[in-house]
Amino acid sequence: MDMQDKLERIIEARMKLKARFEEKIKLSPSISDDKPMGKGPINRHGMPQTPVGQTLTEKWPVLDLGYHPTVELKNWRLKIDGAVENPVTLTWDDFMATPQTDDVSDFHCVTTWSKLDMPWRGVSLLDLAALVMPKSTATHVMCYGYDTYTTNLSIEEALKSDVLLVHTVYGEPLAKEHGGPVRMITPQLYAWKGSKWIKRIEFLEKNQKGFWEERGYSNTAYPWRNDRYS
Ligand SMILES: Nc1nc2c(c(=O)[nH]1)N[C@H]1C(S)=C(S)[C@@H](COP(=O)(O)O)O[C@H]1N2
Ligand SMILES: [Mo]
Repeated sequence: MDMQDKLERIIEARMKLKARFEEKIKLSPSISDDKPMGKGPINRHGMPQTPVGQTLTEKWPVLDLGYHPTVELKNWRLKIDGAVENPVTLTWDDFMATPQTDDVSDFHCVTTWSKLDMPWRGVSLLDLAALVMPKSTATHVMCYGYDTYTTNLSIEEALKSDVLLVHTVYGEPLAKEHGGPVRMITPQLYAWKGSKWIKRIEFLEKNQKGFWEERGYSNTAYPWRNDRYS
């Protein structure tokens, strides 16, 4: 398939997905809440800049399970499977040949720090979903990291346009301690929903808990509802 065909296919699939999830996305808290909890100016997705209970930081702390896997680009794979029409396994070159997205977004850690205005580059999960086409029965995704981490999110959160699989931040390759070569980011949810060292995204037909969710963290993780633990 040539690049033009590929792009057209992605656009068509994206439009279909957008239509399918538009209503659900509109009902999601960061769009539908009339009294979101937080302070400061209204941010790019219409919420107070600093969610309730968060403190702004300039530094970027490292938070994970303590094991930083080394994944060489030649061995790197991203598998996208489960309840989808066309499961794929992407190599690094395939991933970099997928349309790239630049976005600036905020990072909210459940341990109460937030870091604003981070400039990212990567591939949107929406574009990857357009490639595999989730079945109409898909409701959630489970993300898997090379360090054995897992985390789940609903499909309407996962397909928001600022959910990216990023390889670059501040114009530099994403450092290993922050999940390089590629991690996911979820700017409208607490950051534990974004797997560092991501290796697999599985579309699910029913919700399943990930690593922290099994241990009492929230399934939904909405920063402007102070939705930290379940
Ligand atoms: N693979 C993996 N992803 C992960 C984690 C982890 O332990 N393993 N920790 C999560 C948590 S709790 C947070 S707050 C962010 C931290 O990202 P950072 O270390 O780049 O700040 O990554 C999330 N993603
Ligand atoms: Mo976290």
